[in-house]
Amino acid sequence: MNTLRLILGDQLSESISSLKEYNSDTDIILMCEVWDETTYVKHHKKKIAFLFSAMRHFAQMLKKKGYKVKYTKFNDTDNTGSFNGELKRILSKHSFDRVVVTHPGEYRVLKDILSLEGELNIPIEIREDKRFLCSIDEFASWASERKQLRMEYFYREMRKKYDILMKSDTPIGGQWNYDKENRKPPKNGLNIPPPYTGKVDEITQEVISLVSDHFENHFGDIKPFYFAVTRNDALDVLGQFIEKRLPHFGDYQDAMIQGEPWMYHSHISFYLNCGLLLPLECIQAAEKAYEQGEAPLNAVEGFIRQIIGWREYVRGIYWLKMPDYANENFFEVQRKLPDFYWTANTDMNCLRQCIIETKQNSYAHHIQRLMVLGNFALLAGIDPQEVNKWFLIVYSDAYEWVELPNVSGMILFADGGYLASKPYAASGSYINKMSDYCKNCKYKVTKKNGPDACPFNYLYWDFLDRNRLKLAGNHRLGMMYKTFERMDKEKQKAIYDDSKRFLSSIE
Ligand code: FAD
Ligand code: DLZ
Ligand code: SF4
Repeated sequence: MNTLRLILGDQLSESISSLKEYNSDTDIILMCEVWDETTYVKHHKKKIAFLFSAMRHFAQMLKKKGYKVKYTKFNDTDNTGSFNGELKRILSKHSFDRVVVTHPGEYRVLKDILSLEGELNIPIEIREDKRFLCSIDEFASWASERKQLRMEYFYREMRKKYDILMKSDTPIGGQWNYDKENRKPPKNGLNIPPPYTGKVDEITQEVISLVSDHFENHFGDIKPFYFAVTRNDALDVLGQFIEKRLPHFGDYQDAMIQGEPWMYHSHISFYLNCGLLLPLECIQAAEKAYEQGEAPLNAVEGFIRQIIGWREYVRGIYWLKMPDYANENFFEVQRKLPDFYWTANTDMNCLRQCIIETKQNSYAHHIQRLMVLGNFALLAGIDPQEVNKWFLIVYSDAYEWVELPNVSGMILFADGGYLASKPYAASGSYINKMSDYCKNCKYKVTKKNGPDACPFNYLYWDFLDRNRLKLAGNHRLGMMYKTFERMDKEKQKAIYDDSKRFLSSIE
C-alpha cells in the first residue's frame, strides 16, 4: 500500500508509530516547516530555531538511514504554509493509498488534519502516540471510575504498571511520595553545575539566520543558542543531568536563586516533548542512578513523579476535556496581561528576573512558572486566554497538550478544581522563603500594606475575598478565610485599597 507518512515537528523519534511498517519501495515521509505553525501564536525565536534545527537534523538522519523523506523548508518558494496545504501539494503529485500520522499533540492540528479526509477522499490513519506511557483511552477509563481526579493516585497506578521504584507491590522506601523532603530553601555557596551548551553547526546556523530574518518581531533572544538538536546531544543532556544534577534535584526542586535559571533541574522537557528523548528511558536512567547509589531516593522519586505522574496526567486531562478546556474561566476574570510580561519592566524583582530569564532562555523552571509568573496571574485575575497564550509562546517546551492544563488547571484554577484540589495562591512570604529575589526588590516582603509593601501580600487576601463565593466551600482554604475574618475592618480596608490601587496601575 503506497503510504504517505506525515511526521510533525514534535514527533522526532525513529520509533514513532507513524513509521511502523515503513516500506522503502512505496512510502514517502513528509516533514514540513510551515508558516501556520510558527505564527498561530508568535512563538519565542529560540523555540522556532530549536524546532527547525531539530527537524532538519532528524530528516537528515532518516535520509542517511535510507528513508525517503520529502522535506519542505520554510523558505521553499512553493511552500504553502500549512500542514494541509503541504499534504495536498504532495498528494496532487504522487498517488498514495493512505496517509498515516501519529496522533498530533494538539487538538487544533488533529481537527485540521482529519478535515482533509473528506475533502481529498483519502483514508487518514491516526495512530496512537506510543511515546506516552498512558494512552488517551486508558486515562479516560481510569478517570471514568472516579468522582474526583488526583494526580497522586494516577501516579501510583503508573508506578505499579511500569514497575518503577517498586518492591513487589510496595513502593521502595515505604512511601510513594517524598515531596516533604524536597522543599529546601536556597542557600549560599551551592555549586550548581553549568547547563549543557550545544555546538552551533551549519544547520543550526542556517535556521538562526532564517529566524532572525523572518521572525524579528517575535518575543525572545535567539542568541546565544545552546539547545541540543539531535538525539545524541539530547542523550548527553540527560546523561549530564543524571550524573551532576539529579543528586540535588529533590532538595532544591522548589528553590529559586537570582542569576541561576537552571538550578538542579533536568532541562529535558524540550527534548521529551519533541521526541528526541523518550519518557521511559529518562525514568529508567534515574532509577538506575538510585539503584547504583548515585542519587538519593527523594531526588529520584521526585524526578520520576514529574514524568510518569504529572506529564502523563496533564496529557490525559487535556484529551479528556478538549475542546471545552480551552475556554474554562471559573473566576470569570478578564484583566489583560500586563505589558511587563513581555518587557520585564516591573519593580517586582521576582517577576522581573523570571521574565528576563524567560526572554533569554525560552525556559523557566517549574516553581518560577508556578509560584511567581502563574501565582501573580492568578492573584491579579488575568484572563486565562491571555495567560495561556503567553505560556504557549514563551517556552520552548510548550505545546497546548501540556501547557493548557498546567496554566488553566494548575495555576489559574480556571477549571474550578478538576486538575488540582486548590489554587496555588501564595503571598510574598513563600517567594521570600524559596528564593533570594526579595532582598533585591523595591518592595518590602515583610510589609503587608502601603505603597512599598510586597504586592503579593495584599493581592493574596484580596483574591480570596474577591472569590469568596466560589472558594469558601473548599475545605483546604477554610483556615485562610477564618484568618481573614479575624482581621480588623481597617486592615481589610487597607487590603482592598492597596489591591485596587495596584491593579489599576498595571492596566
Ligand atoms: P524538571 O523539573 O527537571 O522535571 C522533569 C520533567 O518532568 C520535565 O522535563 C517535564 O517533562 C516533566 N514535568 C515536570 N512537571 C510537569 C508538569 N507540571 N506537567 C508536565 N510535565 C511535567 N511543561 C512542559 O513541558 N511544557 C509546558 O508548556 C509547560 N508549561 C507549564 C506552565 C506552568 C504554568 C507550569 C506551572 C508548569 C508548566 N510545565 C510545562 C511543567 C514544568 O514547569 C516543566 O515541564 C519544567 O519546568 C521543564 O523543565 P525541566 O525539564 O528542567 O523539568
Ligand atoms: C511548534 C512548531 C513550530 C514552531 N513549527 C513547526 C513546523 O514548522 N512544522 C512542524 O511540523 N511542526 C512545527 N511545530 C510543532 C507543531 O506545532 C506540533 O507538531 C503541533 O502543535 C502538534 O502537536
Ligand atoms: Fe517578589 Fe514581593 Fe519579594 Fe518583591 S518583595 S521579590 S514582589 S515577593
